[in-house]
Amino acid sequence: MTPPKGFATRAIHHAYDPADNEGALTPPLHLTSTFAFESAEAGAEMFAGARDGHVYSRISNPTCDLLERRMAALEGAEAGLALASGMGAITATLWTLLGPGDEVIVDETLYGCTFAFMRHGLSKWGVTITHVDMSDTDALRNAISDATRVVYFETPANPNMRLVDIRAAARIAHGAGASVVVDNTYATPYLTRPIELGADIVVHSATKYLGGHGDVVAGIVVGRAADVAEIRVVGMKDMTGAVMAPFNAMLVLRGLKTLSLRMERHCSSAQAVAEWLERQPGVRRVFYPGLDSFDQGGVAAAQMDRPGAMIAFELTGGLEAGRAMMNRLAMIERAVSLGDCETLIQHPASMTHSTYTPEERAEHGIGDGLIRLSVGLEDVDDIIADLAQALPAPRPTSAA
Ligand code: 4LM
Repeated sequence: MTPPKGFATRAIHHAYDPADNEGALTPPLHLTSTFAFESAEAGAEMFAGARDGHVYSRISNPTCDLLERRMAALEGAEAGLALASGMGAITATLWTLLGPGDEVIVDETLYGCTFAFMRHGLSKWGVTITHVDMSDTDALRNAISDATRVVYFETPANPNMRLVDIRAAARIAHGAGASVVVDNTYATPYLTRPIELGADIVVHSATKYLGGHGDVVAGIVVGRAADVAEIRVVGMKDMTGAVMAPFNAMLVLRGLKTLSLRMERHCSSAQAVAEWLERQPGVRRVFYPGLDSFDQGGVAAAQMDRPGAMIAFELTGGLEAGRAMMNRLAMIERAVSLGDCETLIQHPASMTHSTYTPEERAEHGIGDGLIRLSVGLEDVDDIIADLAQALPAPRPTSAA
């Protein structure tokens, strides 16, 4: 038996042979909305599910299909699905899995639009949303009940870097008959593979590290073939129509080819930046899984191959000092999104997490003074130099 190929090899070669496409090294872009049937009978059989093949690009498309197979191979899942955005992936998945009367238990901390979808979207349709601090496994065990259909979380969570023990959450959820859906956007399959740890479904904003170049908005779902097929037909085709454009699939396929290289550099630079930040007098706290001061180091070591490249920190001067520092930056870009080549900085309370009310942010552990940094691929010395010139100058100590 040939051993399974390594991660980087799968990211470059999986499910594509140039010999099937006139030798083209780069997979063709299938820019087509519809597909011609060889006969009326063949078309009818495809609609009936009795014959394989593409029918219409709101259901499937060969370029998206290659990305779906590649992502499934990288996550260790049976099947994948490409969607228009991370939010498309999340909404299509949860609308498929949940119905009136069901409960979804979600982490305290979620990306702002995911939180808004739960609070103002799903709840309108009779789904009960229960927030639990899932970094505390006992809290999940105590909250789960027969009504719970889905347990949903991000790890690391956007923006405060809390981790969830995926193995423990899956054991508890499965014991109650619930499915586990993990948003793996921050870690990517290069660092964490939730399916191997017991999760049922993984969702991604492929806009971030998977695409990697800040030029595409895209989403991915992976899981068991039967679950993914249902999300394709119900959540994607009929309920949201949130399909990925074939051109965007090409951009994400190109991004995947360098994912392992980029993640290595992102992670080593982030480690250096986090350690440097922690030593600065104007910095109150740094939240990064690679620091000794990170209080969930055990969970990080158990399920993350490396600590990732997202950092959250607070300045001693709080929000005002944070804003002033952001405005002094010369190279680091003030922008939402993450996982790009450029280092990006943003203020969650007034930007990505402004979908929470101030009271909700306080309840959900999203500090108003928190600043989020997505460490990019520039020379790490230049990233640190820009932060150094922007941080508040240390107050002179009076001679005793
Ligand atoms: C941001 N995030 O944080 P689309 N899941 C996670 C995310 O961080 C995001 C999405 C899903 C940010 C966007 C502005 C953990 C997005 C949603 O943006 O729909 O691809 O992903 O800065």
